[in-house]
Amino acid sequence: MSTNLEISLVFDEIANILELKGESRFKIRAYRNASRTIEGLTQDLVNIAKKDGLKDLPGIGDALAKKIDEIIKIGKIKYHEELKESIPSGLLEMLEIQGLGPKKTYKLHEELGIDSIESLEQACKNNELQGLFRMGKKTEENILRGIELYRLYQGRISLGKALPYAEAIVKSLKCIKGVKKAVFAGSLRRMRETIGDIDILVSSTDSNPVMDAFTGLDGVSEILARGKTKSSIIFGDVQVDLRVVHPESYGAAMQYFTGSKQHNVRLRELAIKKGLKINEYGVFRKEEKIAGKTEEEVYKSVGLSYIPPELREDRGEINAALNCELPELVKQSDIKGDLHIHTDWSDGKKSILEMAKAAKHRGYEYIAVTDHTSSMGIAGGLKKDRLEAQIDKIKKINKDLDEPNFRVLSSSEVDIRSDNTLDFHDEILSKLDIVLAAVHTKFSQDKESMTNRIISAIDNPNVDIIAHPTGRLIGKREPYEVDMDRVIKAAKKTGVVLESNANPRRLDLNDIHCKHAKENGVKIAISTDSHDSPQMDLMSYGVATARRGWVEKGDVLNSMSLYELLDFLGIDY
Ligand code: DGT
Ligand code: CA
Ligand code: CA
Repeated sequence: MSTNLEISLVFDEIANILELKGESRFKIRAYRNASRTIEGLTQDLVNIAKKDGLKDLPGIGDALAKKIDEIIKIGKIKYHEELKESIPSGLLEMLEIQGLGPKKTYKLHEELGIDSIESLEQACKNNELQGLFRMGKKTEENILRGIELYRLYQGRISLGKALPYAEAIVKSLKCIKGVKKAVFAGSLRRMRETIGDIDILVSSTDSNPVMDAFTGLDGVSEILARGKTKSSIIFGDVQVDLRVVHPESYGAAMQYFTGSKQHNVRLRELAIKKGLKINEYGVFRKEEKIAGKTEEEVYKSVGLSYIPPELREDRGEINAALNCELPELVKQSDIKGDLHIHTDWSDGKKSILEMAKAAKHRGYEYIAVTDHTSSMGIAGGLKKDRLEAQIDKIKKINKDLDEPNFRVLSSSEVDIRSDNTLDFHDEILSKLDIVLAAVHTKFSQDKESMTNRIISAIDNPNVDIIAHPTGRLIGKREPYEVDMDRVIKAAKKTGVVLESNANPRRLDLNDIHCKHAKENGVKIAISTDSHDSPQMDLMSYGVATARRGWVEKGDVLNSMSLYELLDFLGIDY
């Protein structure tokens, strides 16, 4: 049996291969859409199939429904297997390199016989790409940089990929007889932006059935080790370690395996000073075990209040806990709205009304519609006339919705051009409820120019938020050169808010910058940058990153209620 996520990844890979082979756009889109639909489902596809409901799903016709049935029944799709055989496997890996789309990749394969990252690297070094389809020295340099970055992150996967894997595994292990608790620990529980391996902890008095189930999971490609208390597998393309512990030691094991290593070292030092010993089995005074059942107990036994996992990075949390100065971290339930939302007016998938309803359904009090502006060449980027029409449309939607406690705010994700000007004049910006500004082009400017470029937007009185301030794509594109110290100071001066983009591909601001902003009294907007309604769920990644940055409710712009926010923005109601 396959999970929704596994099936959605297979469809996505089919789309990638079709694209590599230059097949019809419509066919590619059909698989890509099916992959997204499946990924966004709240029900198990297996259950939907049982009730004969596949064909009722948007974008799933007869042919795709048949393929879903096939993978549910036999764990794979023949068409997918054939497609994979029809191209060198290295081509799919090449797609992971920033700046290499499927078209370019396939052409490189056809023209130069490149079939792997290694042969691509060699060809770039030998300047073989120059002259081919308008590629030059710069392209080669960019590809080489992309390869370097890819290798840097290789072996670590993104939080957004690891978390659904871990949740699926934990869910299966919880069903096993005798299992009291199953949770994930390690860097994943601390919600680090990339994950080396997934660590799972199970509390049970009988480890054998747990190990059987774990090593027998669907999706296991290799069993690295199997023991009585400890096993390791490769699941998909990531290593998963499992520990089974006795319920009496569960808290101590959770504490130990959550890490980080440095945090544990500090904790152990503190324990030693108090004449105690901490390990994964408990806290001991001489031979006597004085704590271990719960994590709270473990921290309490060394004189500390409970430290949330996101803080356990040895960044001052132990001292803060000793002095009762731990922050009260922002929570998902504090979030009252989403201030970065795209619609079908530019490159989003859904209408303004559909996004508004999805937000209301989540219990939000507001969204800001922040479609792109025209200069970046993004599909449907709005020109002045269209933005004015959108402002009117939003007024009408608010009127029709007639909800005193929900509001669609008119906004725009205005491009900050490389000449330090914005894509819209102040005259129209001043008509918007809230303005986001962001860099989308010319990432290669030097630090001084880029910093000035962003500060010029911060200094514009119409700008409220700087979106994804460092421009990075984790594992794909490094942040542009920018002096965040200066940006934060400028934001403080004019009261501009910095976004912490919640999309797990971005997480921008990152945890450290969030902390820095908070310490300097700069507010943060945690926003999803959603291009479709299910993406609004990504908010939890942004909240986690802000928590890692010690951010509290009061530091977060979109923890304000609707009327607090309207006051903050100076909007009449
Ligand atoms: P990762 O997997 O690289 O993203 O990072 P972690 O933090 O998940 O590290 P991992 O998987 O090697 O180990 C999981 C936790 O186990 C780690 O956070 C703390 C604990 N741990 C592992 N090795 C040691 C050690 O040598 N000393 C101490 N005190 N704790 C350790
Ligand atoms: Ca780990
Ligand atoms: Ca591990």
